[in-house]
Amino acid sequence: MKKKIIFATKNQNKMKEIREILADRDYEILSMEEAGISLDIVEDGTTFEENALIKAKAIRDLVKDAIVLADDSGLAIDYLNGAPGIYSSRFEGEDTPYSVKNQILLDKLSGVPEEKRTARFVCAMAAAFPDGTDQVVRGTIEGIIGYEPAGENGFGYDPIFYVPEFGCTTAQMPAEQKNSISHRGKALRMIREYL
Ligand code: ITT
Repeated sequence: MKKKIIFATKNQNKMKEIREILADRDYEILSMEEAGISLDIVEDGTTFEENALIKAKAIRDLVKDAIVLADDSGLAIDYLNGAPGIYSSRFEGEDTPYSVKNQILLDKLSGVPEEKRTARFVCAMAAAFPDGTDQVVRGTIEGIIGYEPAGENGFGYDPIFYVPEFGCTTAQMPAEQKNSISHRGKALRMIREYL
């Protein structure tokens, strides 16, 4: 029988990447909507790991026979002492378009030289199992904040996240390439070992 996994996210972009990354495994993957679950989860943890576990456990409490996965992720910019970090989706308002959020970050880094523009995407991935146990792992990808947005792929802060080894932003990469090096790809491949 296929293993049933419910992914505790309301972010459709994450859901798309997760399906792509786990496509080579024979899982039945359901979004919260597909599982008929609607719940507003208060993410009041102080770390990515705490928030990922809060989401996974909150949904596990509502289902019986499925593994629940949840991702808490964000962009940490060294020059801004790790901001927006765990507040990445709430930064400058949840409903503010990313074109605006990205421009605000570029403005904050105006005049900052390349060597001080270092940043990383972080993804904590939590699994909550029906027997009450859980696991959490962390994947990261290092990069620098570009000088202007570039690229149409991906989502969120991808247009300003430049990966020097590839000479482009994560928004300029085809999906398979981003998934093969991304924080989310790494975290999912790690958590897969526990499923
Ligand atoms: P759920 O809590 O429902 O999963 P969310 O979007 O609120 O959805 P998070 O709290 O984990 O999720 O916030 C993650 C934010 O970090 C996301 O909204 C983006 O702004 C940013 N982010 C995470 N991964 C990213 C990626 O691969 N590319 C660009 N931005 C990313």
